[in-house]
Amino acid sequence: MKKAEVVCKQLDCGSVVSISSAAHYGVGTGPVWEAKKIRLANGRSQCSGRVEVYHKGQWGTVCDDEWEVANAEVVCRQLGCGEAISFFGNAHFGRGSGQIWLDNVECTGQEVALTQCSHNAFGENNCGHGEDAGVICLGNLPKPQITLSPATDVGLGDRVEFTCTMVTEHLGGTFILQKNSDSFKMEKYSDNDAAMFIIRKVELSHTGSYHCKYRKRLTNKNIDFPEGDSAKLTVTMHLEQPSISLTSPSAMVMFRPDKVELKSGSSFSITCSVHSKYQGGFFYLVKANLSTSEPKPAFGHSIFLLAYFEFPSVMPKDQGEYSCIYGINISAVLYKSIPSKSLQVILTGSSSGSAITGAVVGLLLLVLLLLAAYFFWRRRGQSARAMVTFSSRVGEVIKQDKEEKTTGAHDGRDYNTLANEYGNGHSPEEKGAEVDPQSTLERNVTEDLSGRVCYELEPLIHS
Ligand SMILES: [Ca+2]
Ligand SMILES: [Ca+2]
Repeated sequence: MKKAEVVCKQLDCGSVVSISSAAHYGVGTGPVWEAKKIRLANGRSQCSGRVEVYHKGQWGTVCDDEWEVANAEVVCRQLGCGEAISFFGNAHFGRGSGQIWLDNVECTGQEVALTQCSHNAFGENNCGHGEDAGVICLGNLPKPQITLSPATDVGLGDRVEFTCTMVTEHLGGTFILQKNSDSFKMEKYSDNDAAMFIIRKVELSHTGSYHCKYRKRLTNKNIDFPEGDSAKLTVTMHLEQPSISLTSPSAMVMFRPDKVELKSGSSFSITCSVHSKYQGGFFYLVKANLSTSEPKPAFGHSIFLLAYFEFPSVMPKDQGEYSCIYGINISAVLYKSIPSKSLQVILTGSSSGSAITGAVVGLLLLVLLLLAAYFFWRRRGQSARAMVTFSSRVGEVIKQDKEEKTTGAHDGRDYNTLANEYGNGHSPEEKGAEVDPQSTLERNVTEDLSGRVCYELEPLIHS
């Protein structure tokens, strides 16, 4: 009962007075929809069936004498069932029972209720229930719905699908996709409750609002269902950010850093490139937001486009930050990408000041510094180990011998010891760890000798 009320409310058919439990359409007792003292019984839907009117506390039928389309229109309107599609006599929806309340009903079609039409007095008739009148109304027509896929905001050239759907018992009709603002229109007949419209490559002009329509052909006339709600499609240009690079032909080197130092008078060229799904277009070279070059046509593959900007001889005025912008004209509208990363060009006056020379010199300095640090560390480590060996394993004689020399002397001697170790094929690490007193003594003898040699070498190392 509650469900029936909802349906009736949606259909504007009034309140539910009664509904039979046997919901079997066509045969026997079907659902009965009634409102405003009129109802349609035994029909296939709530808006079709045998016409019955309520009078003096009971429901009775209507005789088919003079029954015609204008009468059906009044019945359908009174029930809130929209347009009348057809009218019937001869108990088309089955024989009713009880009173035959109305006979010889003649409407103009403008009346708001069937009882307002001309008719015999209530109950006065020359009919039987085999003449019961019926109508089929179109019903309260639903609106088609629209959905967009993959999104309502798409890129130029993308594929877009519009789907129009209908929830109706009147399947088998024409779906129409229409644009609100211009003549764009697509039609498709469908036996189902939906139809899909595809635009394989959207253009910018496809931007706008769209709605679906549904049209059904009934006997000899078209029934246009109410227009559906609108959905907006926005087609935009999705231009990629271009890349910038600098080529110095003389050096055969391509730079991609933020900053490039160039020798004054040398030549270079800046390459702008972009991945684009669009054909053609052009690049602008923008200098520090101050000036913009003339556009240069982009060339290359359809997905990778580029242009060169040549600088035959670098002048001081050419210094500055450069960036590339990609642009394309579509339908007389210019679309520009966002600027590329910027590339700073700096001039160096001296001939030796190129970026490569600078890098090489810097690298050499670094290597020298590392070498110096290595030897310094090595000598400090050897010195410490030698001190331990001398104090614990060797007698006072050697200690004194050591003290005779200047502080710089044992440094030199240790370095020499290290050299000896290399000569004997031992690693320097083995020395401090595994030394027996005997070999230490022996070594001290040689060390003493060679220490003098190293003493002489020492100034060389320090320099
Ligand atoms: Ca008749
Ligand atoms: Ca009659």
